[in-house]
Amino acid sequence: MKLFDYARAPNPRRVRWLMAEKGIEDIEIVSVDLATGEHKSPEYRNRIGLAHVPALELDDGTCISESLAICRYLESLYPEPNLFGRDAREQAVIEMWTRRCEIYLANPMMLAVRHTHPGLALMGPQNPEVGAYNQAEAEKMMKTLNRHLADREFIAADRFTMADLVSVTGLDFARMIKYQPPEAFEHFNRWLEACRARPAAKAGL
Ligand SMILES: N[C@@H](CCC(=O)N[C@@H](CS)C(=O)NCC(=O)O)C(=O)O
Repeated sequence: MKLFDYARAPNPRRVRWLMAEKGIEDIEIVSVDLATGEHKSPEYRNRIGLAHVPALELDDGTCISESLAICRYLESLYPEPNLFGRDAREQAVIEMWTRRCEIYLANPMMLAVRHTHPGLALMGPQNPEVGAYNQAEAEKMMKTLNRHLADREFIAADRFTMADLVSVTGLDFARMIKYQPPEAFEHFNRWLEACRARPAAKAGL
């Protein structure tokens, strides 16, 4: 298998972090240079179907993009440690939180960076108001998570799961604009530091 990756990008980092949690070392990493537009080349688009990283090419030539689809596929091949849930109830709860965290926290945080960091102007037009709106939206979800985490160690289960991983990769990307979650969110910040301290969290940074 080959993973099409770009070192500083947050969505491929989800896959790299999951691989590190599971000790997966037998996937070839192929760097696709987003800065020079390599992902927009006809060769890459035809191969993957979209000008995005990450993408996983299987040995039979099947190409899977979407970081969460790739992570779920890898979880099927390498089930331990479990990140997506062990039974129907747990899987549904983890998926619910993973989607909430992707849609309301990680994606808005990524857009806040995308629209305000000067180095990302090469990716397309920027609008600081769009950046500020998305940061404010993400902070609404941080407030919700702060309450949720008051009596929990992790977001979706009694262990680290995909919901935590997706959230932290979005927040880590925002370090590019020196973003820090509000100090008042003490439970959220405690959880964030605990996730960042995991050895596997260094993957893809
Ligand atoms: N929903 C997709 C998002 C993929 C995505 O937007 N990747 C970014 C890098 S983090 C990308 O390839 N951007 C290239 C571009 O926008 O031109 C996923 O989760 O994989």
